[in-house]
This record gives sequence, C-alpha cells and structure tokens, in this order.
Amino acid sequence: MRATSTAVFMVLMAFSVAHAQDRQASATMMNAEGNEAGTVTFAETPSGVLHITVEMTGMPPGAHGFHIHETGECDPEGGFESAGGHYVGDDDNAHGIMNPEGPHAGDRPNVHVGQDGVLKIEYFTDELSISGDDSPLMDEDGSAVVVHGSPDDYESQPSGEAGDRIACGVIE
Ligand SMILES: [Cu+2]
Ligand SMILES: [Zn+2]
Repeated sequence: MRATSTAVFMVLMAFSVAHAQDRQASATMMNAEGNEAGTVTFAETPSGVLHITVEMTGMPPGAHGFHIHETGECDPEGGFESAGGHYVGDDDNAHGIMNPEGPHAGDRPNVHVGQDGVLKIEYFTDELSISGDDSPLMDEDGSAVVVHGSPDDYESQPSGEAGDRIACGVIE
C-alpha cells in the first residue's frame, strides 16, 4: 500500500516537473491579406523567464512596432483592430519605455526586417508569463501578437504611432 502510493506520488512529481519545463504557447502569424506569415513561440524555462522566438517571412523591410495586444482575435478584414489595445498588465502603466509612467507589459522592442523579408529573433523577458496568476497571455479573452507598419516611437499615447497593423497572431 505504502509502496504503491509512493510510486504514484513519484509519477505525479515527474509529470508536473516535465509539464512545467515544457509549457509553451505559440501564435501563428497572419498578414493583412489573411495569409500565414510565420510563428511566434513563447516557452517557459526552468528559471521562470519566458523565452520568445519570432520566425516570420514575407515581411516589408524596415522597422516595425511589435506588441502583445489585449484580445486574442485577429480579423484581417478589420485591419486587426479586433486585437484591441496593448496588453497593459497589472500595473496599469502608460505606453512606451520613454514615458516615465510606462511601459505597458505588452510593449516589446521594434523589430527590423532586411531586404529578404525575413524576421528571426529570440530573446527572453520576465515581464510576461504564460502560466500562473499573472498569466497575461492566456487569460479569458486571450491575447495576440501584433506587428505594425511603422516603428513604435516608444512615447506617443496610446500606442506609439506605429501605424497599420500588418500582421497578427492569436497566442494559444
Ligand atoms: Cu501594437
Ligand atoms: Zn503600449
């Protein structure tokens, strides 16, 4: 009896450890024409820091605003306005790292695309999470990754004057 419950406990422990390390979410990106444009992956790491990987193609060369928006809905017909405003997080900050009251939790660095239209980035952050009480990315109405036509000026309210929403992906 005791051996059995110990064995069950150990199996459960092994499962939860594996689960914690493997937890991952991703967004399949769609461009303004409604075609697939790549993937953004969010992976939890053993340190608790979130590892973000961006792999997109067919992007217009130049600098683009890149944010997490508050609603997990990407409708190209409406210019991806369905994704709502920036994900704000718990602190109700203003937009932009250049604002003393900023930034939003969903404010991410601008991304830069070369002449080949390829965007490949990886970085990590502890400002976002895909699990637990402060899981901004997987709340009830979800959230979305949005890429803009122009760079974020990191300052203008409410969203950095980053222009049209040229790609969007629901985080799931
Ligand atoms: Cu945005
Ligand atoms: Zn913002």
